Amino acid sequence: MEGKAYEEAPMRFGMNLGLLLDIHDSYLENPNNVSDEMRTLFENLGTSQDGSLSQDAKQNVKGMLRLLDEIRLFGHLEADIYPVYEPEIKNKPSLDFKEHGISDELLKNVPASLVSPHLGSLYDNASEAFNHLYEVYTGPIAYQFMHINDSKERQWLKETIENQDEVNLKSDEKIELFKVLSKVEGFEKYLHKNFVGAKRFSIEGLDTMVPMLEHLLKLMAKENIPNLQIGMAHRGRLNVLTHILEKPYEMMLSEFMHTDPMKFLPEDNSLSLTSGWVGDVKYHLGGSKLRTDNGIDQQITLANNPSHLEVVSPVVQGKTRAEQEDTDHNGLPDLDFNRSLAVLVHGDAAFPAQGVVFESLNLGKLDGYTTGGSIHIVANNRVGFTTEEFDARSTDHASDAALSFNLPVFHVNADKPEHVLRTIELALKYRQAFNKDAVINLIGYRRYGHNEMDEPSTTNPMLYKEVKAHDTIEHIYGSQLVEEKIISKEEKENIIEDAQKEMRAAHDKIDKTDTVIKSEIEVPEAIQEGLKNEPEPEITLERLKEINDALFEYPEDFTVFKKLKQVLDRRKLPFEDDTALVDWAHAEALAFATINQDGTPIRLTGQDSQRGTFAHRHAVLHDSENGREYIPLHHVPDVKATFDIHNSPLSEAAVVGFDYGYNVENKESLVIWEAQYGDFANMAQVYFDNFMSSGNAKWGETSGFTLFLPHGQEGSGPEHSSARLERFLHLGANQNMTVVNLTSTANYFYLLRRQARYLNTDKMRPLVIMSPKSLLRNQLVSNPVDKFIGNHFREIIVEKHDKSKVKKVLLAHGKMAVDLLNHQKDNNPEEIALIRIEQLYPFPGEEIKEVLDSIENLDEVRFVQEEPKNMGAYSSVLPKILDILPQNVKRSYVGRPISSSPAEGDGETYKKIQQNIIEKAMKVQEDE
Ligand SMILES: Cc1ncc(C[n+]2csc(CCOP(=O)(O)OP(=O)(O)O)c2C)c(N)n1
Repeated sequence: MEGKAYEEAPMRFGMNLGLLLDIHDSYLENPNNVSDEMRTLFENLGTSQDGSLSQDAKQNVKGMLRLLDEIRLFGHLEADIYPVYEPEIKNKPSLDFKEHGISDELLKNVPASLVSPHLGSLYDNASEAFNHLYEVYTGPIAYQFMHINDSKERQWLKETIENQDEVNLKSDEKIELFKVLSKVEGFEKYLHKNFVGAKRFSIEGLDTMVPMLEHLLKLMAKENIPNLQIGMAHRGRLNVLTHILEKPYEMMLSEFMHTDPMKFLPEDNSLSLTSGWVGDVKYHLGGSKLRTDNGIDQQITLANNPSHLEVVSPVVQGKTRAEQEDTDHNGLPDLDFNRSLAVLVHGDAAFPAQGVVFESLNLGKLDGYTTGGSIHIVANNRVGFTTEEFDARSTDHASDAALSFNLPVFHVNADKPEHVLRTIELALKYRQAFNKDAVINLIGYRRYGHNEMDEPSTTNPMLYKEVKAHDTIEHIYGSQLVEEKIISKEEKENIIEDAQKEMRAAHDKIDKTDTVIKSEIEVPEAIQEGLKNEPEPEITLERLKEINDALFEYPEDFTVFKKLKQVLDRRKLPFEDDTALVDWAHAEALAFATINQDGTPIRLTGQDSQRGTFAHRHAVLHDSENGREYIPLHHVPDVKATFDIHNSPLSEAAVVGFDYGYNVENKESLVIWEAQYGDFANMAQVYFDNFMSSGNAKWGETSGFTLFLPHGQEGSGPEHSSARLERFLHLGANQNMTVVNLTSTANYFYLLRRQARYLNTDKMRPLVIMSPKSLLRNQLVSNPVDKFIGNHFREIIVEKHDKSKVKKVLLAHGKMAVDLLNHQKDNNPEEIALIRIEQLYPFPGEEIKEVLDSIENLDEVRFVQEEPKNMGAYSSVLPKILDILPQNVKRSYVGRPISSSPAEGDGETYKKIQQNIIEKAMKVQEDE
């Protein structure tokens, strides 16, 4: 093995020494057997008397190979990447020649190509090549990529990194960069002086992040990438909004002054800023800007962001994926990674410590979630609030979590603006070459306390001794340009002063008296209006039959697993026999097909969702002979939109965030996330609280995001029984979402259709379905085909009753209602009527009231639920029931007592308790 092949051999030194000894054997046979470089090496190494390599020579070779590895592997531990407060890293490997037993003299006599073939043409000898590598790997940019398993990627990174020109911009580029930095710093300085103590989460110390993003836009334009999706937390956000999204200074200053910022919105419509009726603090607001200054149209979006650190990352990944997909045809979406790029900015304390980071990184290469690589920037100011690195993480670098995903990490000193630009170039190049994430650890400091009111010297005295003595970036870089004679000292000062003048001029335009402080907050009318349940004449028997025929006909060369085929074949029966029923999954498939035919794309993800946790869906069939996949919904006639379904990784938070983000960006798509069991959905609680339910009120952020959360007491214990219905109902306000617990497959069909119909309209809202488990196959829930025709969604279902005889009305939902129904089948006291409440929020009070009012002899309304009294729907709907309760009618609760656990652990105990509830609910006479 010689030359390039030798170079590409595994890097571990032992292997390479072995190879070298082999090559030496060939050399001994005949010096012409080996390459020129190897011959030169062997001539210089020295041999023993028997002709073999001397111990000294072996030591030199070993040392050389090891040092070569170690410079690449561990250079980052010695690199000049800390503007202040260099950390003490214990027991670092030495990168010194002498300690590796190498003589510099030998290296001078050995060709550079032996260090690395690509260095052969650049350097005269190995000594020079080693010095070059040392400078490359321990300079203001440091690299970690030797952990990457893929040899091609490693080789690409090695060659790209080691062959880069020296970092040195042209004079005009330097001046431009200095001007940007002066604006970045000037903006913060102006706010600091004029709005003393106001929270702004200054970028100072990491100012170079802004020119880095600016540079990225230029690079993206060269690659023809028209869309940038940014996710970032509080730190530096105002600066990114003003300088990257070009939100005018006037707007930003207006927000500090509580005057109307919208007056200063650019008239060319290039900037859009949504806002909810409740609003949010300025450093959480996002926006979207169309920029044209890089030669192509570039839409830049900064995602709205709650305080909860890191949770926005998967949301932005989902938004990016939505931008990359075409969904207006039958089949799977077309995906083009060049249509959008995600940049995710992380805090150095949050990145290693928040689990959602790991979950989101894990999405990077998955079919259903990849965006062809995000660029991560760890905005590393060395401290989180008051917590320093030694209390914040167990790793040397804040970015180390990325190593486990085989991602390269580029560390860069934030005080070296030109190197910072170089880093983003490399990150984008890598992303474009391998469609994987790249991570930049931008290392700087934080000029002030966590917010600008805090005095950091009280908690972090040693760090802040250094920070306070450290020059700001405009002076560091400005002075560099003066020294390089690119600008004069006076020009430097003028540029710095101009930034202040620009801010002053903007400030002067604002009328202080134009206040927007309100004493009351009004909810927009469009929001308050409910969804309509209109008949759907376009759903005909012929249409459903045609769909059904297509769903259950398979290609001749496709073998469906025998037992499954028998199950699926039963789904033909309802169209042949009036007594056969459409079960849950069948109703869902019919709904999906009609929704696709109407032109609405569908994306459904969740753990094992293709088959369905309860083996009910079977949306993707696997040929039992060869494993080939077949998606019946792709074979329905007249479909105009995609049907995409993925088994998700075993996460809840990141995947919910992702699909929520996907839906925010692609509002036309019916986007569904299904929990394995509803119980696990609380792993994603932050997305329900901070995005789904409140996003519209805070930010004007809307979606029709739909959740399927298997829910119901069935004796499976505390963790397989409850999707925490109560939490969704408590979040329900201002018509922010729809929450249902259904008991009819036709109703499920119409609900999905209603949800799809309202997508991308003012009335679009998230939908939470407490989906069934045992009810999936329950005959009482299944409906005949005629129930699916010309009907609509029903918020309540009232069982047949004789008004003149009824005395008691039971209100129940979901599985409890079905259990009552089941009991009624065999034992139907005429004094009792059952109302199944299908939609729990918005509460259908009017419809229920109408029924109650129509029963003359009504003496009691019983609310029956299977969840403990402090859970389920009871506490949310009680006030609403009281509102509609006819006079002199008693109200009672029948169900489990309050409990700190959602369900009993023993299955048999469950049955007993459930039976007691049913019997109690069905009692005509109260117990004495
Ligand atoms: C999930 C979560 N926990 C706690 C907080 C409170 N908090 C706000 S900022 C901050 C420190 C963040 O440090 P880092 O990630 O390094 O970002 P920096 O503020 O230094 O830029 C903390 C703990 C939060 N916002 N979110």
